[in-house]
Amino acid sequence: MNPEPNVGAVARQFQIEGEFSSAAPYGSGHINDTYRVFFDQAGLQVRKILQRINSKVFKNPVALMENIQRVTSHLAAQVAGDPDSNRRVLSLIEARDGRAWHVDEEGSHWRAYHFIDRARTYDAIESPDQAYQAAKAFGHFQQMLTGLPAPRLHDTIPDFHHTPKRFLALERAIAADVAGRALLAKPEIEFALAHKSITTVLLDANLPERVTHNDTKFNNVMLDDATGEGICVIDLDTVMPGLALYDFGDMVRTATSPAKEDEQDLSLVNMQFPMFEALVRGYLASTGAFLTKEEKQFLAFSGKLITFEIGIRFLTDYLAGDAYFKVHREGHNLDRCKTQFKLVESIEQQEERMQNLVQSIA
Ligand code: ADP
Ligand code: GN1
Ligand code: MG
Repeated sequence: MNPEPNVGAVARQFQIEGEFSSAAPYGSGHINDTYRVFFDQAGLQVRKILQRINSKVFKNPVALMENIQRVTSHLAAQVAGDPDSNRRVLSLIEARDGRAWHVDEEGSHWRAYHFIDRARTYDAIESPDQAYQAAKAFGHFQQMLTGLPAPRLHDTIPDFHHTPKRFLALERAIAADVAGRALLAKPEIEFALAHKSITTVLLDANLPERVTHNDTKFNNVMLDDATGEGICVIDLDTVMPGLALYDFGDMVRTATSPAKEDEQDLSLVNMQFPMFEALVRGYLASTGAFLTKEEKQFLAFSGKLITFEIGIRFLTDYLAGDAYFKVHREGHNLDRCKTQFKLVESIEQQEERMQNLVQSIA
């Protein structure tokens, strides 16, 4: 665990006008540390976002920031003529030395973004319209990045969505049982082992590599307060080469069940068909023209796979003694794993209907 940072001192290292006034932790991410900071600009309180990159997870923060610089510049050029263009793309604030990041005394890398006003994120989905808007925005994000000029982006986390390798990590964690928790997770371990055969399906399908977001959970898109439009895709650390279906799958995982990721009442965790339909329609509205027939065929399956994948990652981390994801209570990672596996079951019960829907509109 990093020591408590002096957020004010870090904030002053960025080219932000006015006097630093305050900072507080912000958002509910599992990896980085995010702060909302206020600067006094001639009596006006102006907000900015400041983030400390988790260097245990992101081994090469400079490569990561190079990716984000290239991606945000490309996106800014794409939306340049649109109304409200400055709210449609994250925009980095340079550090005083002209770089896009600042390194503090502990060696941690920080970045700052302009604040997207009049929009917010949600930790749980509330309506099919929100699902439609989120999927359309994530799809548009992929569409705009189909034209990203070479070279290939850095892999900020190699094999991030390589499900078979994630499964191998789980098998190792079960065997090692370093935290002595395997007995407490017996039903979840059995569920995982019984699903091993699905892990290779997407990799075996020979789908095209694209530039993808790779962390398209519902709280990584900001919805406009007034219109509900998915106005800005955020959390760009894992934007790198990947499969389009990794992104669609993570939308199914986080935007078809109205329950939170760590809900303890599993009766609330269910794949709701109208949400799924809205996701498919929203996503295809912006990607229908470039996705291949093969990619479209796996839309429903990708939801099951990515939900299972994140489920086994939570389980692996529970068995490893909570080394990766931030936890806020005893058994937190196991609770998260349980919601994912409940959702996998719910998807399995409706998979045929989901597939039929995709076939009828894709
Ligand atoms: P994490 O890795 O912690 O999830 P995010 O980049 O997703 O970090 O940011 C955490 C939260 O902060 C988001 O859910 C969003 O509500 C808010 N946020 C992030 N960037 C901005 C921004 N540029 N403007 C306004 N709010 C933001
Ligand atoms: C992490 O940083 P955050 O909270 O958006 C994780 C994702 C998981 C997600 C599960 C770099 O995302 O892969 O899907 O938690 N990010 C990383 O909620 O591992
Ligand atoms: Mg986030």
